[in-house]
Amino acid sequence: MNARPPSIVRPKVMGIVNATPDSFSDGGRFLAPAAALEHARRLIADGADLLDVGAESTRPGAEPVSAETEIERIAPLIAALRQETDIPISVDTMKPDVARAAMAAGATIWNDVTALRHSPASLSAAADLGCDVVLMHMQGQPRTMQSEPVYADVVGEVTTFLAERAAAALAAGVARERIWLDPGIGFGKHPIQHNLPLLAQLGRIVALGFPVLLGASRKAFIGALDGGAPADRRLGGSVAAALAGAAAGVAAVRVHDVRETVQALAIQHAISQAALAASPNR
Ligand code: HH2
Repeated sequence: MNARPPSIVRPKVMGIVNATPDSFSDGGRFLAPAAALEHARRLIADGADLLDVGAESTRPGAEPVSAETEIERIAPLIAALRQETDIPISVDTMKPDVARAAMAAGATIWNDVTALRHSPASLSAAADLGCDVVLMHMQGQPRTMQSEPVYADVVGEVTTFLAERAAAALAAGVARERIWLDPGIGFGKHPIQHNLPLLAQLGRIVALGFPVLLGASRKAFIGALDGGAPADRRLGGSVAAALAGAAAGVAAVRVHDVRETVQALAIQHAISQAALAASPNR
């Protein structure tokens, strides 16, 4: 038992701010701008390193929202947040016009669940904006993606897809250091057959050499593994997934429950440091 224990780097914690009327986990409680702002302040006080603001639900079966509506929902919120905090703000949108409006309001990260495939203008818009971009894997479209996801080798296919999208972003002029990758837990994936291998082999995506964002908070696979627990009863599973992500070397976790996640990651990090200090091979 002389093996050196792994040194676990604490990932950044991205708090989710939903400005949608139909988000699956917040039930639209944060639609009103004042309430969304209040919620964002709470996440910052709880220790969020980043905020992800979204106005179009990607929940399976959710209806699409127009760019105008998205901009109305997120731009004032981002501008208000920018007045009172320096923490990086990301915008969760697939539309270049919305990303542009969000950056003008003070966001610096474009979180795109379509990995810049939604519009032919997406790749060049990301390059022009010069912002960070999160390229996420999704099979199918949000409305129908959970109907029958099929993979021969889910981890291999997701890894190859992300490498290809990173190459496409680079070719379009996005700077290497701006690119993040995300396996897209729950996006066109069977809750257990596809999400679990991805969570178990996150290291293969980390090995591509880009920062990885993991979004597993309150997702369906937790309910599937816990007797059908509803979204608001998935805190333990969400924290467990964040810890697994940290152990695999992800750079950030996207979560609803910031305080609990920050605490769990801090304790995991402290224990890993203590294990290193006690290691005979130090
Ligand atoms: N998950 C959701 C939305 N955006 N973005 C990235 N990069 N990774 C994810 O895993 C991810 C994401 C879905 O979660 P939530 O925001 O809670 O629900 P909704 O889709 O209703 O906004």
